[in-house]
Amino acid sequence: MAHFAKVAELSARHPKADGASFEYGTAGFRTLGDTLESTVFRVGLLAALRSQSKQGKTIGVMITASHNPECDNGVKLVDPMGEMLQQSWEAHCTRIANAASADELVAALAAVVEAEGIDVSVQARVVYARDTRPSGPLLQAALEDGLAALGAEATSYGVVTTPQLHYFVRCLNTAGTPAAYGEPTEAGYRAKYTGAFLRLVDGRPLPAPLHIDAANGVGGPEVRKLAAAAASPYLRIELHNDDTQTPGRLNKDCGADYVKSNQRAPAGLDLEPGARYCSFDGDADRIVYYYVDEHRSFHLLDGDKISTLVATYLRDLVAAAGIEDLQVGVVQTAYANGSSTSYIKDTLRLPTVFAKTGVKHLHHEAEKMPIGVYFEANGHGTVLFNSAAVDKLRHAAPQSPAQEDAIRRLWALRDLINESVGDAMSDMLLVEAILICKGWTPAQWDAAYTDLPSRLLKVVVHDRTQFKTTNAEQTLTAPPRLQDAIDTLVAKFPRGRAFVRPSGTEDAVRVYAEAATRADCDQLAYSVAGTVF
Ligand code: 16G
Ligand code: ZN
Repeated sequence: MAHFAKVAELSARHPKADGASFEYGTAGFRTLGDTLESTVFRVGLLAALRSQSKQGKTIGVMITASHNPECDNGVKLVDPMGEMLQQSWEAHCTRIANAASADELVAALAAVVEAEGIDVSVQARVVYARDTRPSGPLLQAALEDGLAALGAEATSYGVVTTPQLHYFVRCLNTAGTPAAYGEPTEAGYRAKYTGAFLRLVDGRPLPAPLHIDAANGVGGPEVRKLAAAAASPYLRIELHNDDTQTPGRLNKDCGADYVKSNQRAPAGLDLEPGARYCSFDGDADRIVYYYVDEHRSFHLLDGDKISTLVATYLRDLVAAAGIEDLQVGVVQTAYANGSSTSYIKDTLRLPTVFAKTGVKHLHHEAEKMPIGVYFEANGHGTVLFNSAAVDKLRHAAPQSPAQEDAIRRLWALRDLINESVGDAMSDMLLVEAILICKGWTPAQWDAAYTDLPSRLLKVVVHDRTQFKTTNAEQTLTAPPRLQDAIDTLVAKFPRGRAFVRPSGTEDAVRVYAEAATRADCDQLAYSVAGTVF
């Protein structure tokens, strides 16, 4: 195919190592940064084809390995509304990344064109960005070659957070339509979110400063610029772990994943009672909050706590606005603490559903709800308003100043939320706005329910593909009889719950357990892990 004439030539600059194999998984391609060059080149080709398959809409490419070690890197595609790549294309990505020669690569590209009925005369448009990893510039150059090979119109956003790139993609594809999302620039991003934040908090008592652990990643400089753009005493930040220059520091003993996994403060922060803390991950699409009480005991406010805070606030605002039949629902994964699920069902009386791990699964479930709040326990999440909900807001007829105020606040909340993907900065502003409006300390927020003790273990197995699950990954269907063994163990512990699932990002299986006491929880976790070997 003439369209692929330059592919072989440019591909020769980014050869694939013999025998290397790649898989487009939950988080795109992710592995050691210095083994990814051929893959990122090919993602450039794929992004161009994806854009052509969408009649020239802009597709995003983000080069990042998020919370993983600095030596790792990764790459993923962003679809036109700023959402994760449509799942049916993941197999195309994997096949193209694994083509062994230039001839095979061209044949694989032609097969995608054929399968998807792509008109290759359409002008492809792609925007891209990367995080602060040292392998980023080289991979970016490989991406640019891939885009050039197919003549894509390509624009770099430089070093930005993953959710910022998702935002730009959505803005570019909705410009001039009724769904216009904002200015596709960094300044536009900051103006949109800080503007909505300030509309919500205006006139409330000022909060104490917020301490932010930026994981020594791109979130550091970006949140500093966000606070400067807000230029308001409502957003006073103290930045920690914001060194993006010294090699080896990214995500090292800090960041949202470290804090959530270890249930302790990151390096470099000495927690003081009464202060409020949060951690971003390396590409700033996750956030967790925490604080210490007067005995200096550590308390984590994870994705479940954020989700219940936000769902409660939205539910109360909808009621105060007097809007009927506008249901707020919550999407969780199996990792959600059992106490949070009971709290949502029994106290908040809101519908809750479980989705498989990975943002795309939660996002799709949330899209089915009028107002869908979704968070993974690890701190990745956002809120979606579907078109029926937006219509209801638009046609709401307030009967009192209080109802009018509630409707105004619902609009401001919608503007404050990055609907394309979970976003540490937008989620931070959301949490801050709610805490300011309620006049709450982290301890008051935390008081809604008490987490059950939980334990997450990683078990390296011979072949993780033997582990198959159903029921949003809560039940194993293979290997045979393993689920029965787990059920027998779980039944021994009050409020016990456990599940085993294959990781989507590592060659291992994960074991999660919770129970009424720490001792029971640990015993359950280790005995379930024992059945997996
Ligand atoms: C990826 C997912 C994250 C999920 C994690 C689970 C996205 C953008 N990221 O990092 O949401 O929690 O995978 O990893 O979807 P695991 O399958 O190895 O447990
Ligand atoms: Zn991340």
